[in-house]
Amino acid sequence: MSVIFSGIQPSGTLTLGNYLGALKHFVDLQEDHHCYFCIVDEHAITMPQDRLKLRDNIRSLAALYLAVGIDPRKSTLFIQSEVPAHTQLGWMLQSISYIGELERMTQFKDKSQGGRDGVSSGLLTYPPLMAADILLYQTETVPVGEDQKQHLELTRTLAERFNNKYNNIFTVPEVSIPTTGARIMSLQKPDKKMSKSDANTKAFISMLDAPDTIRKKIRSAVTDSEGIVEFDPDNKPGISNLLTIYSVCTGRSPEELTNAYHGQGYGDFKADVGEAVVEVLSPIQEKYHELLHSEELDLILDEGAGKANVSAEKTLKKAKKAMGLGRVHQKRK
Ligand code: ATP
Ligand code: LTN
Repeated sequence: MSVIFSGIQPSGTLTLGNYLGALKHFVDLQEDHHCYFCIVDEHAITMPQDRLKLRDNIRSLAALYLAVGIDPRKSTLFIQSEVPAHTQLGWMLQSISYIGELERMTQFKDKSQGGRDGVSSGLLTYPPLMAADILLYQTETVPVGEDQKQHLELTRTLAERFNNKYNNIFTVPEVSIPTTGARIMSLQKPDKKMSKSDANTKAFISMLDAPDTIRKKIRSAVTDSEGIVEFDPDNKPGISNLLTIYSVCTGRSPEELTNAYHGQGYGDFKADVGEAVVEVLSPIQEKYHELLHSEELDLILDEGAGKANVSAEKTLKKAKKAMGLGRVHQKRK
């Protein structure tokens, strides 16, 4: 069975974009792969976080992973900061990363737009920590949304650099990006990706939004004045985004949907997209509320951290030895 690893930041309540681009696919993968799913809290602190909110977001994300169908008997679910090997290997990989290649990362450029002072240096050194997350488990495939492709390329570069320079320790991972739904766009600015940290809450659908809020947000999604339901991301980004959402939620192809709404304007179309999203999210929300304050959730995370620590420590030990860190014990004479 091949090894899969993916991580999500507990930096707010997950959006429909996170679900359609990432989480939804994790559930299918666990059937025939050895999966690790991580709550990457050490990545979240590269942006300012309120400590109590961060705590809540970590627990909430764990409950969401389980509510969508991650099964702890099949997958290892754990919190990054409960497995110290991540930051240890992260530091080692940081020392073989070049400032130039880190500064070229789009996520760093986007999130550090406010200037250099007051921007955490962790935002710059984020990719070697992400590479450590992945490489510690000898991961073969990393399922992510489109925005993470560049980070994955750097992870491959760092793995190869380490393997060539020191010893062949790491599996070089492949990225897996879904064919539809890999980049769900903002409902208010459809040329930007839907992001849970968007200041405008109308721009995203949270996985925990009430049904009426979901319907309202879809109804007020920015589209165009043509009144033709057509899939054309360059010229009609708003309508194309709603078509993608509708298609991934129902399994119907964008072509089939375009034909079904031919000559009908946007009113009915938007109402039906809203219903499709409500139908997908409602059962998830129900399970989420059952799990959130349960002791079961803590037991699952304890067990996950235990299993992850065992695998991660094995790789860390090899990597430290390869780099010449620490010492070799002398045999007694
Ligand atoms: P933020 O929006 O706070 O910067 P994020 O949502 O981009 O965070 P994560 O929560 O860590 O970051 O992302 C988790 C997974 O969801 C990743 O695989 C990412 O590629 C995917 N993802 C994030 N946003 C979208 C989107 N709009 N469409 C599709 N997939 C997405
Ligand atoms: N960088 C990712 C989150 C992330 C991740 C990972 C994803 C951290 N470590 C390892 C896959 C594998 C993001 O911002 N979405």
